[in-house]
Order: sequence, then C-alpha cells, then structure tokens
Amino acid sequence: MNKQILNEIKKHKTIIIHRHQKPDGDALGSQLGLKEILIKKFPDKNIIAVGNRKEFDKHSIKNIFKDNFDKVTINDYKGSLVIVVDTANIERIQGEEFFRGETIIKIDHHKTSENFGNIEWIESNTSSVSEMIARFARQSKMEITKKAAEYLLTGIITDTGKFMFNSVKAETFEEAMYLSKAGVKISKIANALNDRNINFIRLQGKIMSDLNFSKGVSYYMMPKGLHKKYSIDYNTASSLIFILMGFSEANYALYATYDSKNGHYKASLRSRKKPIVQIAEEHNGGGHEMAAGLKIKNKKEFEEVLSKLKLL
Ligand SMILES: [Mn+2]
Repeated sequence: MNKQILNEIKKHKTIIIHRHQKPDGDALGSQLGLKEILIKKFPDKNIIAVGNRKEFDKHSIKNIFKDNFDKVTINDYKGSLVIVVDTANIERIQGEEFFRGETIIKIDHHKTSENFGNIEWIESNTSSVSEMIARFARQSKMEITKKAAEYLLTGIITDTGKFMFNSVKAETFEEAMYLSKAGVKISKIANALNDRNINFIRLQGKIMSDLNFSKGVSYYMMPKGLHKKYSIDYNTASSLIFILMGFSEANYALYATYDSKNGHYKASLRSRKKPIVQIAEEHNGGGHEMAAGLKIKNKKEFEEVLSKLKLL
C-alpha cells in the first residue's frame, strides 16, 4: 500500500489534502503533518491543505495547529491527486470539490466506511490516521520535520485519550518514539491541550452533578442551549462525553447535545465492554467499535438508544 501511494504522490504535481469537518487533533494532525512531510520531500510540488481555521478556533487544538490553510480553486484539481484523511464518508469531507481530483486516495481508521477513493488504505485497528501517516513516512524514508512530528504526535495523543484507549498498541508507541526523537516537546502539547477556562470547568461540574446512571449506563441529554449560559461554544459542549465515562462503574455512556444549526441532537456513544458501533449505525451514525457518533431526532429516540445500551 505504501508503495502504491508513494507512486501516486510522485506522479502528481498538485496534491490536495482534505480531512473531516469540525476537525479534531487527528484530522488536523494527519492533514497538516502529511502536508509538511510532502513539502519537505517534494519542494517543487504544489501541496494544498483544504479547510479554514474558523472550524476550530474555539478548540484548544488551535494552540498547536497555527498554519493558515491554502486557497484552492477548481483549476487546482485538474490532474491533481486528492488525499482524504481521517474521514469515513463523503458527507463529512471538508471541501466539496474533492471529487474533482484525478486520483483520490482515502487514508482512514474508522470501522464504518463508505467507498469513495480510487485507492483506499483503511486500518480500523490502528489508533489514529496520524499514526498511519507517521509509519508511512518512516517506511518511505521521508524526513519528518519537527513541526510535522509535533502535528502527528498531537493527533496520536488526542485520538488515543493520551495513550489510554484500546486502540493503543506497541506500534503506537513505536511511532510516538520516532516522532518524539524529532525534538517535540511533550509539555508544549500538554499545555496547549489543557487550555481550559473557568466556564468550561463549571459546565463540566454541571454535567457531573446532573448526569444519570443506571445499569452500568451513564447518560446525559443536555438541555437545549445550556452551554450558552456558560459561554461555551457548541463544538466544545458536544465533545464532553469523557465526563460520563469518568468513573469505573460506567460501562457505557450516551451523551447528546442539541445541534441548532442542523436541527437534531448530535450524540456520542462510548463503551468499556461490548462494541456499540452497530447501535450508532442504526441511528444515522458510525465510527469505531467502542467509540461512535450518531444523530438523534428527539427525546424518544434518545430513550430508544438508551434501552439498547441497557440490553447489551
Ligand atoms: Mn481519527
């Protein structure tokens, strides 16, 4: 797979890298890390990263990923290679012109998947796409600059819950070791990710005291607009499921916040026991075996998902 991808990279003058909307550390880490590595190896190529900083300017990862994104025109796509990272389905791709690429490569680690690439490299057992990119660069003997290493390591750290998730293997540490040898300061990443204000802590406290717990399932449906009372933006508010899994009796968690832009509840599922991805798939979602996302219409559907979890 490495060789095939490297050949495509060599063949194309313009390489356009896409990732998913509302990016997390892994989406940005793999996108911008790959861009850095390719610029270093192929200085004459036109390497473009699609997106904008607005998508994550309220998220602590903005402290790590400081690059501006590139302007891209329809002309750029002519004869180009498009690489889409960390994105399982077309709907989630940031940048709707991606399909105009001459060749499309998908690099992903999600379990649920929709085919859209001419070449698809999917490792659903690997911790992060950042880990895949690090291995690809290392095995292809491409130099990983300090900046690229910092990006990729941030991707690995965020997608593995700081090396605590099931997806962490010896290979994850192996790549982390190579990346840290490039001179990355772990404390810099830690400080950047710990950028939390008092409002954020207070909202966490509210969720901790109001969450429900029964039969091993921890669950919470945030009242519409509650996060605004704490001056916390929607994207941050919708990412707090870790609070529900923050105690040992919680085998499963279901967390939902109202997405007023799209008119539905955005929900997350987590498990410490049995896979839950199939439940997410039954409710307009998908993801990983033990961590998945879904869309829920109303309270009734929330209760439906909840009863499925309690029956596991
Ligand atoms: Mn990922």
